[in-house]
Amino acid sequence: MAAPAPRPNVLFLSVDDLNDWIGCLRGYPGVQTPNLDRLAQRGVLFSNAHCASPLCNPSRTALLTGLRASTSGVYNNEHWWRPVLPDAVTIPQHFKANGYHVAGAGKIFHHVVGYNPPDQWHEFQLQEFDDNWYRRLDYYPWVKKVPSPPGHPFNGLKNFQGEFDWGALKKPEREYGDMKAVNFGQQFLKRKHDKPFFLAIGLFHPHIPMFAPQSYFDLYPAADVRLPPIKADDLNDLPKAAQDMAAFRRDEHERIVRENKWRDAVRAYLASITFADAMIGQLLDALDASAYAKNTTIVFWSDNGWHLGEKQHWHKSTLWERSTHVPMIWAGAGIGQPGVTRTQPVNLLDIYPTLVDVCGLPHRPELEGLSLAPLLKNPKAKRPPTVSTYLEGNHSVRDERWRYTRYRDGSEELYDRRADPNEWENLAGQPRYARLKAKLARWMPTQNAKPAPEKPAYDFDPVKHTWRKK
Ligand SMILES: [Ca+2]
Repeated sequence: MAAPAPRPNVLFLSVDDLNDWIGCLRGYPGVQTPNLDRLAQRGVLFSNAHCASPLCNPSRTALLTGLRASTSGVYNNEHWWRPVLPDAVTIPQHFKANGYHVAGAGKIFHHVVGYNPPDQWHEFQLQEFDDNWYRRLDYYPWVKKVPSPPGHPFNGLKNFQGEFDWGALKKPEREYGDMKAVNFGQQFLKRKHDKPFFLAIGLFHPHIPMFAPQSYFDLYPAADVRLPPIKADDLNDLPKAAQDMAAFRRDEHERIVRENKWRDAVRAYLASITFADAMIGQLLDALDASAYAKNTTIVFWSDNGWHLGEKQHWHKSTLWERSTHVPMIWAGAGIGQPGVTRTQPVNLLDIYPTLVDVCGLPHRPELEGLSLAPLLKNPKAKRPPTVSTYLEGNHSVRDERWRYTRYRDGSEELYDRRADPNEWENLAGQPRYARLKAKLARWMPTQNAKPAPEKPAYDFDPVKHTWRKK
């Protein structure tokens, strides 16, 4: 009998709030992401990938536990997932239980204290921030408080929402917080490992504050920056539930427009994306130069997308393409047919079962995603529609052509993305689409868990990482 094939290492790479503005996804023509494009070339790009939920904590909790928000009740950033799902076995825990050395740095779980229990990892380097002058110590107790650098806020908007700042910091590139996570990864890859490893490096860029070295801003001359396409009466055909989602933090959009900062903010997002791409490039170079270049599987993802004024909205937290569409790239050991883009709808929930298949770990029956292994093997494999959920009872279904959204109150949206890539014309009210809507609705979860208890329901010990229900 042949010896079993050695299990591949995993490089699990993430960024935060990156929508489809990368070169190979063509979300913004002219964006410079040479390293992600190179990764897509040598691996498999999923061009129709969506988050399980369009916000940091529900997206990451779903991805890392394999459970939908509608199953766990973890719908927003105020739910500590651990006391809600005490028996969940996360991706790092499953690797840990199956002979892997499990290490991480940066933002993998949501970045506030209590979301990243230390028992997830053999070794972990906590996230470092570029903006800790206004970070709350009760949220980030490991952060050393430093005074505001002169010139803050850099976007020139006095009394604007705290972390929503952007600009070039006067410090060397190597001193940016995300670079510390990159350095951890580089050092880890230089070490000799006796066991297969799972290495997670989570970058915070291009999440706000959109800070990057000046050289990245210089790549995007202000005069060349284009605003996203907008339709003046875009919101008129939306149900109230959708209008409410679009209106969240509307004042920030209004202020950005009023003070003529829109182009400036788009430029900062572009600079932050290219900085993130450069850091990813450094990690890929470190892997290529290491002893693990040939036996490591790479998966790259972003937790959710990002609006830049589309539907008069900034941030995420909506069920349109801008918030749900994310980059997902697989490459390296065990990944089939490189260079062929997969256009079938897939979900960040699919990452966990795919890693199980690629690395030969024991299957976990509770996982709600679908392994991508058949699609990796055969670029033409059929795939069912996929679902993104935001808050209780609101689901959006995506197949290769359509987006169908149904809110908790029964109101709906339907978009033909082939004809209407900006999702400007809501077709849900037209009787001729009744059968299509019914067909797509069949993929919506039937379980809609009540929202889990939020932080005030617990006494949390940040040293022991224990929770006691009040
Ligand atoms: Ca995010």
